[in-house]
Amino acid sequence: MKPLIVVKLGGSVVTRKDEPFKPNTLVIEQVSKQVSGLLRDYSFILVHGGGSYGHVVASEHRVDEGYLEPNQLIGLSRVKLSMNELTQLILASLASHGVPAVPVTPVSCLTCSSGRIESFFTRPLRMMLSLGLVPLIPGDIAMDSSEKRFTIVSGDQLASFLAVRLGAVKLIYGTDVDGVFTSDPRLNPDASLIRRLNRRTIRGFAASLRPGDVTGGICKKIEEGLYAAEKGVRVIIGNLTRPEALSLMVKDEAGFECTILEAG
Ligand code: IP8
Repeated sequence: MKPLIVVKLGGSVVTRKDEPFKPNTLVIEQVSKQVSGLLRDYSFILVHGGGSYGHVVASEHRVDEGYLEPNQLIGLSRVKLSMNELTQLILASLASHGVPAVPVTPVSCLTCSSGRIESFFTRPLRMMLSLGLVPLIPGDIAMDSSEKRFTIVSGDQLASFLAVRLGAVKLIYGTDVDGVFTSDPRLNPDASLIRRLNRRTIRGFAASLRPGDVTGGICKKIEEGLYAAEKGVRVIIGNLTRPEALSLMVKDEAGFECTILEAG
Protein backbone atom coordinates (compact mmCIF):
# COMPACT_ATOMS: atom_id res chain seq x y z
CA MET A 1 0.00 0.00 0.00
CA LYS A 2 1.10 3.57 -0.62
CA PRO A 3 2.39 5.56 2.38
CA LEU A 4 -0.49 7.04 4.33
CA ILE A 5 -0.62 10.77 5.03
CA VAL A 6 -3.23 12.16 7.41
CA VAL A 7 -4.04 15.81 6.79
CA LYS A 8 -6.08 17.95 9.11
CA LEU A 9 -7.61 20.80 7.15
CA GLY A 10 -8.03 23.33 9.93
CA GLY A 11 -11.17 25.42 10.22
CA SER A 12 -9.03 28.47 9.46
CA VAL A 13 -8.02 26.82 6.18
CA VAL A 14 -11.38 25.66 4.83
CA THR A 15 -13.52 28.52 6.18
CA ARG A 16 -13.22 32.22 6.79
CA LYS A 17 -13.32 32.30 10.54
CA ASP A 18 -14.33 35.98 10.72
CA GLU A 19 -17.60 35.39 8.81
CA PRO A 20 -20.22 32.80 9.85
CA PHE A 21 -20.80 29.99 7.36
CA LYS A 22 -18.29 31.23 4.83
CA PRO A 23 -16.12 28.63 3.08
CA ASN A 24 -12.64 29.48 1.88
CA THR A 25 -13.35 28.24 -1.62
CA LEU A 26 -10.03 29.29 -3.07
CA VAL A 27 -8.00 27.34 -0.52
CA ILE A 28 -10.32 24.32 -0.68
CA GLU A 29 -9.71 24.26 -4.44
CA GLN A 30 -5.93 24.60 -4.01
CA VAL A 31 -5.87 21.70 -1.57
CA SER A 32 -8.08 19.48 -3.76
CA LYS A 33 -5.83 20.07 -6.74
CA GLN A 34 -2.72 19.16 -4.76
CA VAL A 35 -4.28 16.01 -3.29
CA SER A 36 -5.23 14.99 -6.81
CA GLY A 37 -1.61 15.34 -7.95
CA LEU A 38 -0.23 13.45 -4.94
CA LEU A 39 -2.56 10.45 -5.11
CA ARG A 40 -0.30 8.55 -7.49
CA ASP A 41 2.31 8.14 -4.73
CA TYR A 42 0.41 8.51 -1.45
CA SER A 43 -2.83 7.56 0.19
CA PHE A 44 -4.69 10.12 2.24
CA ILE A 45 -7.11 10.56 5.08
CA LEU A 46 -8.45 14.11 5.09
CA VAL A 47 -9.91 15.41 8.33
CA HIS A 48 -11.51 18.82 8.45
CA GLY A 49 -12.34 21.24 11.23
CA GLY A 50 -15.43 23.28 11.94
CA GLY A 51 -14.22 26.86 11.56
CA SER A 52 -17.07 29.31 11.07
CA TYR A 53 -19.52 26.41 10.58
CA GLY A 54 -19.51 23.89 13.46
CA HIS A 55 -17.86 25.95 16.19
CA VAL A 56 -20.38 28.77 16.10
CA VAL A 57 -23.32 26.36 16.42
CA ALA A 58 -21.58 24.11 18.97
CA SER A 59 -20.82 26.98 21.33
CA GLU A 60 -24.36 28.41 20.94
CA HIS A 61 -25.70 25.11 22.32
CA ARG A 62 -22.77 24.40 24.70
CA VAL A 63 -22.36 21.01 23.05
CA ASP A 64 -18.75 20.65 24.19
CA GLU A 65 -19.93 20.75 27.82
CA GLY A 66 -22.00 17.61 27.40
CA TYR A 67 -25.61 17.08 28.43
CA LEU A 68 -26.98 19.95 30.53
CA GLU A 69 -30.61 20.17 29.44
CA PRO A 70 -32.96 18.70 26.77
CA ASN A 71 -32.93 21.79 24.52
CA GLN A 72 -29.33 20.99 23.64
CA LEU A 73 -30.43 17.98 21.61
CA ILE A 74 -31.63 20.10 18.73
CA GLY A 75 -28.21 21.73 18.96
CA LEU A 76 -26.60 18.38 18.12
CA SER A 77 -28.76 18.29 15.01
CA ARG A 78 -27.74 21.80 14.07
CA VAL A 79 -24.04 21.06 14.52
CA LYS A 80 -24.46 18.09 12.17
CA LEU A 81 -26.34 20.20 9.65
CA SER A 82 -23.67 22.87 9.60
CA MET A 83 -20.77 20.41 9.41
CA ASN A 84 -22.50 18.36 6.69
CA GLU A 85 -22.76 21.50 4.62
CA LEU A 86 -19.03 22.15 4.91
CA THR A 87 -18.12 18.49 4.27
CA GLN A 88 -20.31 18.60 1.15
CA LEU A 89 -18.47 21.64 -0.23
CA ILE A 90 -15.07 20.03 0.32
CA LEU A 91 -16.28 16.74 -1.13
CA ALA A 92 -17.58 18.47 -4.26
CA SER A 93 -14.28 20.26 -4.75
CA LEU A 94 -12.27 17.04 -4.29
CA ALA A 95 -14.53 15.16 -6.73
CA SER A 96 -14.21 17.92 -9.32
CA HIS A 97 -10.44 17.33 -9.23
CA GLY A 98 -10.90 13.57 -9.62
CA VAL A 99 -10.18 12.71 -5.96
CA PRO A 100 -12.33 9.70 -4.96
CA ALA A 101 -13.22 11.00 -1.50
CA VAL A 102 -15.89 9.39 0.68
CA PRO A 103 -17.30 11.19 3.72
CA VAL A 104 -17.09 9.25 6.97
CA THR A 105 -19.11 10.52 9.89
CA PRO A 106 -17.39 9.91 13.26
CA VAL A 107 -20.59 9.95 15.37
CA SER A 108 -21.59 6.69 13.66
CA CYS A 109 -18.36 4.76 14.14
CA LEU A 110 -16.76 5.88 17.40
CA THR A 111 -17.52 6.58 21.04
CA CYS A 112 -15.72 8.82 23.52
CA SER A 113 -15.22 8.80 27.26
CA SER A 114 -14.87 12.26 28.85
CA GLY A 115 -14.19 13.69 25.41
CA ARG A 116 -11.46 11.21 24.45
CA ILE A 117 -11.95 8.53 21.79
CA GLU A 118 -12.45 5.19 23.57
CA SER A 119 -13.46 2.98 20.62
CA PHE A 120 -13.33 3.51 16.87
CA PHE A 121 -14.50 0.98 14.29
CA THR A 122 -11.76 1.62 11.73
CA ARG A 123 -12.25 -1.42 9.47
CA PRO A 124 -14.27 0.52 6.86
CA LEU A 125 -11.47 3.11 6.72
CA ARG A 126 -8.82 0.44 6.17
CA MET A 127 -10.92 -1.09 3.39
CA MET A 128 -11.46 2.30 1.76
CA LEU A 129 -7.73 3.02 1.83
CA SER A 130 -6.80 -0.32 0.34
CA LEU A 131 -9.24 0.37 -2.49
CA GLY A 132 -7.70 3.78 -3.18
CA LEU A 133 -10.52 5.86 -1.71
CA VAL A 134 -9.86 9.00 0.33
CA PRO A 135 -11.85 9.15 3.57
CA LEU A 136 -13.02 12.69 4.34
CA ILE A 137 -13.76 13.06 8.05
CA PRO A 138 -15.17 16.10 9.84
CA GLY A 139 -14.71 17.03 13.48
CA ASP A 140 -18.05 15.88 14.85
CA ILE A 141 -20.41 15.38 17.74
CA ALA A 142 -19.87 12.02 19.46
CA MET A 143 -21.66 9.92 22.05
CA ASP A 144 -19.77 9.87 25.33
CA SER A 145 -19.93 7.02 27.86
CA SER A 146 -19.13 9.30 30.81
CA GLU A 147 -21.78 11.44 32.49
CA LYS A 148 -21.25 13.98 29.69
CA ARG A 149 -23.30 11.66 27.41
CA PHE A 150 -22.18 13.57 24.32
CA THR A 151 -19.21 15.64 23.33
CA ILE A 152 -17.41 17.24 20.42
CA VAL A 153 -14.59 15.20 18.96
CA SER A 154 -12.16 17.60 17.32
CA GLY A 155 -10.57 17.04 13.97
CA ASP A 156 -7.22 17.37 15.75
CA GLN A 157 -7.95 14.41 17.99
CA LEU A 158 -9.37 12.36 15.11
CA ALA A 159 -6.33 13.07 12.95
CA SER A 160 -3.73 12.05 15.54
CA PHE A 161 -5.73 9.00 16.65
CA LEU A 162 -6.08 7.76 13.07
CA ALA A 163 -2.49 8.58 12.12
CA VAL A 164 -1.28 6.34 14.95
CA ARG A 165 -3.90 3.61 14.62
CA LEU A 166 -3.57 3.30 10.84
CA GLY A 167 0.22 3.68 10.70
CA ALA A 168 0.50 6.98 8.83
CA VAL A 169 4.01 8.12 7.90
CA LYS A 170 3.07 11.76 8.29
CA LEU A 171 0.45 13.86 10.02
CA ILE A 172 0.00 17.40 8.74
CA TYR A 173 -1.94 19.97 10.71
CA GLY A 174 -2.88 22.66 8.20
CA THR A 175 -3.56 26.13 9.59
CA ASP A 176 -3.54 29.70 8.24
CA VAL A 177 -0.24 30.61 9.89
CA ASP A 178 3.20 29.10 9.29
CA GLY A 179 3.24 26.99 12.44
CA VAL A 180 3.60 27.59 16.17
CA PHE A 181 4.93 31.01 17.12
CA THR A 182 6.50 32.33 20.32
CA SER A 183 3.32 34.46 20.67
CA ASP A 184 0.31 35.26 18.46
CA PRO A 185 1.82 36.50 15.15
CA ARG A 186 -1.38 38.42 14.34
CA LEU A 187 -1.02 40.50 17.49
CA ASN A 188 2.73 40.62 17.95
CA PRO A 189 4.99 41.52 15.00
CA ASP A 190 8.02 40.23 16.95
CA ALA A 191 6.59 36.71 17.24
CA SER A 192 8.94 34.18 15.74
CA LEU A 193 8.28 30.75 14.31
CA ILE A 194 9.28 27.79 16.48
CA ARG A 195 10.72 25.29 14.02
CA ARG A 196 10.99 22.30 16.31
CA LEU A 197 8.86 21.66 19.35
CA ASN A 198 8.76 18.90 21.94
CA ARG A 199 7.38 18.53 25.46
CA ARG A 200 10.52 19.99 26.97
CA THR A 201 10.83 23.08 24.74
CA ILE A 202 7.10 23.86 24.85
CA ARG A 203 7.28 24.72 28.57
CA GLY A 204 8.92 28.04 27.73
CA PHE A 205 6.04 29.09 25.46
CA ALA A 206 3.02 27.57 27.18
CA ALA A 207 1.87 30.87 28.74
CA SER A 208 1.83 32.78 25.44
CA LEU A 209 -0.17 30.14 23.50
CA ARG A 210 -3.85 30.96 23.73
CA PRO A 211 -6.44 28.16 24.05
CA GLY A 212 -8.74 29.34 21.19
CA ASP A 213 -12.10 27.83 20.12
CA VAL A 214 -14.45 25.24 21.70
CA THR A 215 -12.02 22.40 21.08
CA GLY A 216 -8.94 24.21 22.32
CA GLY A 217 -7.13 25.76 19.32
CA ILE A 218 -3.35 25.59 19.06
CA CYS A 219 -2.69 24.14 22.55
CA LYS A 220 -4.85 21.09 21.89
CA LYS A 221 -3.38 20.73 18.42
CA ILE A 222 0.13 20.58 19.87
CA GLU A 223 -0.97 18.10 22.50
CA GLU A 224 -2.63 15.83 19.92
CA GLY A 225 0.32 16.19 17.59
CA LEU A 226 2.88 15.31 20.27
CA TYR A 227 0.95 12.14 21.03
CA ALA A 228 1.36 11.02 17.41
CA ALA A 229 5.00 12.19 17.25
CA GLU A 230 5.80 10.11 20.32
CA LYS A 231 4.33 7.09 18.54
CA GLY A 232 6.70 7.57 15.61
CA VAL A 233 4.60 9.64 13.19
CA ARG A 234 6.27 12.66 11.55
CA VAL A 235 4.08 15.59 12.60
CA ILE A 236 4.06 19.01 10.94
CA ILE A 237 2.05 22.14 11.63
CA GLY A 238 2.11 24.43 8.60
CA ASN A 239 0.30 27.03 6.54
CA LEU A 240 -2.03 25.33 4.07
CA THR A 241 -3.25 28.62 2.66
CA ARG A 242 0.10 29.01 0.88
CA PRO A 243 0.05 27.75 -2.71
CA GLU A 244 1.71 24.32 -3.06
CA ALA A 245 2.11 24.04 0.72
CA LEU A 246 0.54 20.60 0.90
CA SER A 247 2.77 19.16 -1.82
CA LEU A 248 5.86 20.61 -0.15
CA MET A 249 4.90 19.33 3.29
CA VAL A 250 4.05 15.87 1.95
CA LYS A 251 7.16 15.42 -0.19
CA ASP A 252 9.85 17.22 1.77
CA GLU A 253 9.24 19.86 4.37
CA ALA A 254 12.93 20.92 4.57
CA GLY A 255 13.12 24.54 3.52
CA PHE A 256 9.39 25.07 4.07
CA GLU A 257 8.46 27.42 6.90
CA CYS A 258 6.64 25.20 9.41
CA THR A 259 6.83 23.65 12.87
CA ILE A 260 7.85 20.04 13.35
CA LEU A 261 6.62 18.32 16.51
CA GLU A 262 9.08 15.86 17.96
CA ALA A 263 9.19 13.18 20.61
CA GLY A 264 11.41 13.95 23.57
O1 IP8 B 1 -12.55 22.36 14.30
C1 IP8 B 1 -14.74 20.51 15.73
O2 IP8 B 1 -13.60 20.18 14.99
P1 IP8 B 1 -12.29 21.09 15.03
C2 IP8 B 1 -15.96 20.46 14.84
O3 IP8 B 1 -11.25 20.26 14.42
C3 IP8 B 1 -17.21 20.84 15.50
O4 IP8 B 1 -11.99 21.38 16.49
C4 IP8 B 1 -18.35 19.96 15.29
C5 IP8 B 1 -17.38 21.91 16.21
